[in-house]
Amino acid sequence: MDASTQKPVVLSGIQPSGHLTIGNYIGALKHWVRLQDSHQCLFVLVDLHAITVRQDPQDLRKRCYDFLALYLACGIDPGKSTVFVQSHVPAHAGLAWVLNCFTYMGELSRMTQFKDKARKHQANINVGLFAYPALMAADILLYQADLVPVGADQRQHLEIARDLALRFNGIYGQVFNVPEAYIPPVGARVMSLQDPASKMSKSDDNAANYLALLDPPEVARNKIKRAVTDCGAEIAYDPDQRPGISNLVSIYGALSGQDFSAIQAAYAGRGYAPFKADLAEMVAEFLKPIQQEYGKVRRDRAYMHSVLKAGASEAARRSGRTMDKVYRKLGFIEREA
Ligand code: ATP
Ligand code: LTN
Repeated sequence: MDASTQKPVVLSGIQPSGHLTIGNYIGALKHWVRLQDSHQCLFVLVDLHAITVRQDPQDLRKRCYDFLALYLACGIDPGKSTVFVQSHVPAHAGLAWVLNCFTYMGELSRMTQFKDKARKHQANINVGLFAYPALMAADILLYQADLVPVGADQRQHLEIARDLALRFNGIYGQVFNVPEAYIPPVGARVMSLQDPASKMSKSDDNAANYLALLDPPEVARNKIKRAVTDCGAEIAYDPDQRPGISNLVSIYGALSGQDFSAIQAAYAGRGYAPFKADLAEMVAEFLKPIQQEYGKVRRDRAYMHSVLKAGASEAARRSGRTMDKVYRKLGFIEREA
């Protein structure tokens, strides 16, 4: 709970890697936008996390602006929420180090994201990639977050953040709030369009697998029309037996707000083609206003800098309080003001 507003605290982050996808929107961003009125929200561009995989510096810098502009275009309002870049607030790296000293090798080796990324980047299985969940726990615990809206793939990382909070509190007394995950009931795991057995991922090398929020509407329409569906012709939601069509039904449901049975009933006996055509249109219409707003914000560098400056200063103020307490509890000598 934030003492000044009496609202529960929300914190979430996205790595500036690849291209923001409709999976990131449906699994996370959409809920960030919704939570802004009822919660005190902090949204972080986690650039320190992004360098666990090698990044080209120019691309990374450009992508951070792209992502920020897209957050704002999707409805994140800097008047309501604190939006900032992780590397602008040194407490993130500071608390991550402390938490590294309370995290066991065994618990990190079980992380599926680490195993996946290690497999994908065999020439660069670095310590940062391994310790990634401790940095994520630092992001969350620094702000005493109550709720962390994320997609289903982040469940394991959230569990570590909770375990670390409980472990630290168990030794030093009440220091950290123990956060809850908010994983949406629909669309928490949007699947790849060409390989519905894997998660849609914004760093996928094959652009046909994801729908990017910046895909031109024509490109998005074609990606939907070419998406893999299963044998059979009925529109159904059955992720185990019919993963391809179920994925499209869940995107349809998340964008339209309709439940699966209503969608199934509307397309009963009509086959895949009309369903895909309607979904393609719905996606194109959804993207248009976001892309228009994105164009405006992305051109206004001064505005983006002002948002990040205010965000970093608010985040530094709040995280500083937690950091002082952590250092005091650990027995570090206090720095003279
Ligand atoms: P990358 O491919 O670069 O590792 P990613 O697409 O997995 O990235 P993240 O930056 O790891 O995206 O995640 C940002 C947020 O979006 C997280 O809350 C994550 O759970 C959510 N998210 C990512 N992919 C999906 C998906 N396919 N469906 C639903 N939510 C998702
Ligand atoms: N690991 C997350 C991104 C992330 C995050 C966070 C999410 C970094 N720090 C704090 C929620 C809260 C991912 O999506 N890969």
